[in-house]
Amino acid sequence: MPRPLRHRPWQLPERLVTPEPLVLGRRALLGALAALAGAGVRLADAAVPRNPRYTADDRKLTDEKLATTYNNFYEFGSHKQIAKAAEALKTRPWTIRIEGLVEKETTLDIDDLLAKVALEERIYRLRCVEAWSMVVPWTGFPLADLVALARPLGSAKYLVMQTFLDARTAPGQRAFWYPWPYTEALTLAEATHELAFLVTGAYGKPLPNSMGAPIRLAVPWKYGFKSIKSIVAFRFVEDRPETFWEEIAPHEYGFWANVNPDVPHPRWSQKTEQPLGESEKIPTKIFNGYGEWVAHLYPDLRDPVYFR
Ligand SMILES: Nc1nc2c(c(=O)[nH]1)N[C@H]1C(S)=C(S)[C@@H](COP(=O)(O)O)O[C@H]1N2
Ligand SMILES: [Mo]
Repeated sequence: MPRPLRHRPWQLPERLVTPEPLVLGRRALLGALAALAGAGVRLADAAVPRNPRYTADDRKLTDEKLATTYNNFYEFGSHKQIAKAAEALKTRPWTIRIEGLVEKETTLDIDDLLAKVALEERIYRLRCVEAWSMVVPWTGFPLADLVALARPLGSAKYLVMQTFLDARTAPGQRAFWYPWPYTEALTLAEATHELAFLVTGAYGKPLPNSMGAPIRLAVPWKYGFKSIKSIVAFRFVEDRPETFWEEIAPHEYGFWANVNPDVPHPRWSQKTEQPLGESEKIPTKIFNGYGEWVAHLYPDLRDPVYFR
């Protein structure tokens, strides 16, 4: 199978890039392209192939308007209507730190990172622990590619990801009783599993701020809170870290958080879920339907610890 096309600014249709490249440096050009993308202009999207390996199975795509305006993003408020407030977040320039147990700690501009990876589109299901779900076509690249670029040391066992911290832009971060910044973590085996996906777009467009622009995680076999938004740092560590929700309510939100209809949350039965925009609830599947892909990552499937 051919490798997906690479997302490279110099592969844009000529009419989009001339004559500016003659007068702009590469950095400025990337900035200009990012600004266009921010304005909703579809740039290299046409060159992003859909990977047919990842489909919705029997489910319909969630309506775009609904998926992009019904969100959990506590940085902008502890309710679902944060899309307008999230527009205040400046997503360019955006620097990403790669740190901890790696050959060389480094910082990376997001556009330089995107020039190093091949973007593709995947349809994934997302199941929130609050028992609603959606089906979204994400654009992005495997988290495993970032791990490979980072070159972790043999001692690294976990990957911790961190959201931006800026209480002036994100009013939710003024709520001092939350342990900001938001963090999440995976084992390295999970982080390098082919399903773990770093997302930079949705519905063929740049990722809207409400969904975690400019870069968020999608780990579709786990409850939605593991899919951290607006990431600024990837830290490789040896010991299992405590993460944002685990620190707030360890009995409600564990480290593993694999979807399981038979392990109820203290406040929500997990038996069924409400697909956004649909009238009927549907049964929830173990590992959100991805069991054949990921069950081998967990040594004892009868141990409820993996499902909280
Ligand atoms: N930084 C950050 N990431 C986050 C959250 C959050 O509040 N802050 N909410 C999580 C939860 S609970 C869910 S269900 C998903 C929701 O993603 P969506 O708004 O794109 O549907 O984002 C997750 N990632
Ligand atoms: Mo969630």
